[in-house]
Amino acid sequence: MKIYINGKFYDKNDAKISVFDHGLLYGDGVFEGIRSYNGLVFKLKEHIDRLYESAQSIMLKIPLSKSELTKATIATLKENSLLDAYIRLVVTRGEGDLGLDPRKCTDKAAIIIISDKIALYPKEYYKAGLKIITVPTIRNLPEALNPQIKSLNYLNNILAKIEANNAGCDEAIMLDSLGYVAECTGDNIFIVKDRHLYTPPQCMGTLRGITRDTVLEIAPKLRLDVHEHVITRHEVYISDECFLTGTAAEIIPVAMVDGRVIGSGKPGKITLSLMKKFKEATKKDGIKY
Ligand code: PXG
Repeated sequence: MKIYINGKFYDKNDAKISVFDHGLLYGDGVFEGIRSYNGLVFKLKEHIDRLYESAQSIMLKIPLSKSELTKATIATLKENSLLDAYIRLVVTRGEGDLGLDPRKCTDKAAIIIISDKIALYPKEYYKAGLKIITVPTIRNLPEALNPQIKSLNYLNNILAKIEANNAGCDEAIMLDSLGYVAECTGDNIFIVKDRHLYTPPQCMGTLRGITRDTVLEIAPKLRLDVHEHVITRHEVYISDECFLTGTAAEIIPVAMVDGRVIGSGKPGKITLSLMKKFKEATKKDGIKY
């Protein structure tokens, strides 16, 4: 595997950055997770745009233009001869000293591109549905570290993941500070009730996921009414169907939430139709390499 770091390719074992990099010392940096399907990078522009928005928000200057970074991403995919890949773009604040002052980071930001495979959840859950629970750790407040920033500091979500894992689950529902459903640790959440599709709005503690946006684009084609609306746990429990969306997870059905069986306890018809339409979208909506 070849990893891109600041303009050069390195073998996996030689791909290293400094222990003084503020991405490591403080989680000071931003990232994106992107997928390619059969030689097409899905929603690459949207991912690159979101990376630059995250960087803008934390005042991190990415030393490449958007088109240069797009070219570097494609070059990394070609270098690895991968047609179906998971691509991680990581931009750190770069090397500094042991203080957190970013002005001491004299070196320019480190850009790392890794392309590999990813399987977030075991395959069988795509057929059987996931069992998830609501965890005590709430999603970051937008006034603190806004969930729209895909920063290298994912401890908030990692804590939620640990709580889910401790309860024997692979995924967690995180609530916002008002107690409404925000999202999961690396996925957005949707419910279906009477052919209406609901997902939490992005304003509280919910990342505006690119897979989420894709589902919102596809849903009207299935004649579903779409609502970006606050959701309570009760509404999840009484929903007909529930599923999660994310670049790594794609669309995954949920069978049980906090011990309540959702709908029939099997992936619902609408979830399955959306999964099919999503798969079709990945075959045509992408940048070729
Ligand atoms: N919410 C959060 C908190 C995320 O981190 C999503 C929703 C889905 O967004 P997209 O744009 O991917 O549809 C994410 C994305 C991982 C992993 O290893 C998670 C993400 C990305 C890459 C890897 O769990 N999160």
